Amino acid sequence: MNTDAYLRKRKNLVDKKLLHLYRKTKKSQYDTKKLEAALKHTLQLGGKRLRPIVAIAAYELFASDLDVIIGPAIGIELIHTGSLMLDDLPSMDNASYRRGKKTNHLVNGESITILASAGLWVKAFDFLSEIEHVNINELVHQTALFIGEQGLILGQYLDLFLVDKMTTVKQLEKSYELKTSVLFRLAVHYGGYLGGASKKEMTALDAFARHFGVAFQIRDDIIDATETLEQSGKDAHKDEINHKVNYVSLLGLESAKLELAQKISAAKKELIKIPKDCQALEDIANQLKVG
Ligand code: GRG
Repeated sequence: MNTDAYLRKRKNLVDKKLLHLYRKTKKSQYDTKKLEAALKHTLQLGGKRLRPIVAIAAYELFASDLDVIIGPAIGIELIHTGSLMLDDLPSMDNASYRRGKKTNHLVNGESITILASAGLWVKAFDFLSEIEHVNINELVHQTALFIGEQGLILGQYLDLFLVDKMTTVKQLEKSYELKTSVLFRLAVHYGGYLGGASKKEMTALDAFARHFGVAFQIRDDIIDATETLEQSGKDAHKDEINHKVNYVSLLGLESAKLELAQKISAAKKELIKIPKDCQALEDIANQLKVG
């Protein structure tokens, strides 16, 4: 199968599951229409679904029963989407557009968006609880570690309060690992653990995801600086407007592109250490390239 077809098939699987997620099955005694609307809004606008796809591709290096990985993979998309809903709030990035449409808080209000965001991360843990046959303690622990105050939450804290004091690529890279690589690391962790990767393979997957996440964030910086709202589906030049330091503002566009190419190549080098057919993950990494 070529990679485009592979990715489309996995994305369709994820989209299908997400579409059914908040379908009402029984009538509530309360009028919860507003909460339901906020839970669905950002989730059902689409998105590339890259984190669940990476989780599935990592899993498929070692195993083939997709029923095992789909729940945890969906869970990562819920955490990711919930984090975007928070990031878009006026007190954070103050964004008006996400995935081509008005942001959740502009449609449903701030307080409901915060509640819905929390609802999505909690649902992710519910998906983990459905896993059978393996000890899920490890996965619950890793999830809390990657998204907690030493992971995603710390990354966002740095982004909001400390990024402007960063003057070196090394500092910025570390903060990107926290705000962006962590969810890709969680994705390959789910895939590797549930698929049955060896310790060595897990280490290589983790390093792949670390580099991949930084590359992904540099690409996001480049998109922010160069694309319009119509092209990217989100507010353009947001970092410039918010006076935020990023790879483009620190290094200039051309050097940021070089850093991106280096990170993609570092990510792919890790895959060589895994004695499996890593074509899908390699192609996913190649798709981060910009002209
Ligand atoms: C959820 C516990 C918890 C905390 C949230 C707000 C926050 C803490 C973190 C936000 C971190 C953040 C916004 C990182 C940016 C990552 C990024 C480049 C997002 C864009 O991802 P895409 O391009 O978006 O994959 P789509 O829409 O395709 O899913």
